[in-house]
Amino acid sequence: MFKKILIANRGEIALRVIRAAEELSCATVAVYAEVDRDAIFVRRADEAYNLGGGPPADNYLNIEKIIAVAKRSGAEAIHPGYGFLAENAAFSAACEEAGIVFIGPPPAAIEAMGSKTRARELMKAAGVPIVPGTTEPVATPEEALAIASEQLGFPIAVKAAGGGGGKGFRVALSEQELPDAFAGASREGEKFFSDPTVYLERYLPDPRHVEIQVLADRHGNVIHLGERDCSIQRRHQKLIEESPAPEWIVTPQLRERIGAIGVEAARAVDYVGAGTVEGLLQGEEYFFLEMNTRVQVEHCVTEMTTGIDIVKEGIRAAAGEPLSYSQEDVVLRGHAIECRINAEDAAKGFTPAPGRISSYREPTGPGVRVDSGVGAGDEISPNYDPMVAKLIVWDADRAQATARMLRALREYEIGGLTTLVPFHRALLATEQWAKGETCRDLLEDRDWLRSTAPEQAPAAGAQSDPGRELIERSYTVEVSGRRYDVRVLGEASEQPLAAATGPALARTPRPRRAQRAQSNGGGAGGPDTITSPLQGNMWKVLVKQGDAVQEGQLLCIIEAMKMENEITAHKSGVIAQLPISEGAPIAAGDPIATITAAEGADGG
Ligand code: MV4
Repeated sequence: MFKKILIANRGEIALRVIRAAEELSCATVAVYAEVDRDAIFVRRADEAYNLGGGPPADNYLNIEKIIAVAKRSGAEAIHPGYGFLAENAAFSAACEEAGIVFIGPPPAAIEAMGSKTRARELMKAAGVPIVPGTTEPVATPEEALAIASEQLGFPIAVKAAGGGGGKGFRVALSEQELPDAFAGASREGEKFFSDPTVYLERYLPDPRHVEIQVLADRHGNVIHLGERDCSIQRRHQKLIEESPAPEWIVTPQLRERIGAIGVEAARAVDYVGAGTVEGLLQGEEYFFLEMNTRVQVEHCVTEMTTGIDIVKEGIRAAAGEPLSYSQEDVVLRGHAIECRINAEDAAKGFTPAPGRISSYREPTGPGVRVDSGVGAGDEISPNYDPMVAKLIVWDADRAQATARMLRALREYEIGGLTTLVPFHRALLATEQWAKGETCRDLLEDRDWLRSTAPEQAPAAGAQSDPGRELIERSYTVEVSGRRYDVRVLGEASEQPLAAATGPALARTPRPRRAQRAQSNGGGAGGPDTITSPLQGNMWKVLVKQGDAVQEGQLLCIIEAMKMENEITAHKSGVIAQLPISEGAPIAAGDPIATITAAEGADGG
């Protein structure tokens, strides 16, 4: 085993790796950006090195600096966590060159899976089922049209070869839509991955996102730890994950079959460490989608149902040790659910809601696990992933795990910040969740420019019960193109998810709430001005100066940390100023739009 490892990451995953290392009696080295100087993971590591300030390129993504620190500190290996350098083949290769072990697969495996066309070709050759479509890039819209109409049919998915996780993914319902879908996917591929190459897949109408956790060592052993169902996503960001999939979706026989597919996929690229084979399940048919060559955010649910520490196994494998488990040792027990607790405002199209945590108390008790890297007084920076924590629960079955999650969500106290806690409470209480329903028609992918301001439920009837101070709120929430009608009983004082939902609710009298980090109340631009909650690049501007807009209407999309962040109007009125342009960088606090009251506009 290694004596010392460096963790090239931040936040909860850095802490998660530190914990695993400690249990393996392995010393830890943290590296951090200036803004993270007081972060928990920095304090918890045995040693910590400041990589300096600036954008991630200057610190968490800076291969040279990180390798220099590894050498100086005497770390024998580097764990990349997820995001940042985790799937960077050049980094894996640079580690190898510097004589440092990369805790993850060899560069060739990262590279093979990084190109989605290459991966499809390899999987096809290995007998792994892929979604019907092309394994070669499709050069022109005309060629795409010919393949779609002659071989695959409509609807058809156009995907960027450099993509993954839904970036550069467009759907064309008909021939007419194909040119736009082709151009959109290609443009996005170029923008995010510097690769305009696209390929085609038959569009599956109602799949579930089911992925297989695999573990591989350097001795040719590959096992799977069952599946995770991650079908609750929004704009390809997973929000809730569970393991196993609902029992009426994945039977033990199906699990065995898709597990073997995961193992085959990993074998085909000589995988080492912890990895995930993502796929689509359409009825009983399973299709390879892509492989994530790293530990994933949602690995925890699998740890809960298998009792296997995935991060420790990954470190052991990198150190050359054989896996601690054979396939027969892997026994799934009970059901685990994970909710991602993001600093986001679900009612405003999941806009980032960065800020400082004023008070903080994590849920505890039987079957509850919280993986977080923050505490009271910490700031959720607009410059990083908005995930505050992951709340994971385990119980004997799905229904009980749901009840336990609802209990844990009620216990969770995060003061001073708008988070997805109310969203999760609302969603997990729906009948749709209980039935395991997900995305029926993925409207979001073709109408991605449309405002996601949810269609309004009848205005919130504030039926307060004076005795218990409870009021019922009803509203609609859209996840992955599927609408959930939600009614919640909550305390009157509670920050309701519905408080900022669009126009209909705006008409009902409600306490005025500060536009957290979005409008600079009283600042230079005045309360009419909405400001950027984060730093990034202006990706799409959907309104013009002079346009009349409704509260909640989509104004623009800011790309930051490879995520599309939708900025919606904080009130109804007319766009008086719009000092933004597509492609331009934008900083947190920069004005986006000034909206002034207009006659006839719904002023709320
Ligand atoms: C698809 C698809 C339908 N047909 N591919 C890609 C990235 C991942 N976030 C989901 N992706 C999808 N790829 C084909 N050929 C539908 C999705 C999809 C999805 C699938 C299952 C559950 C939820 C989903 C939400 C959005 C998109």
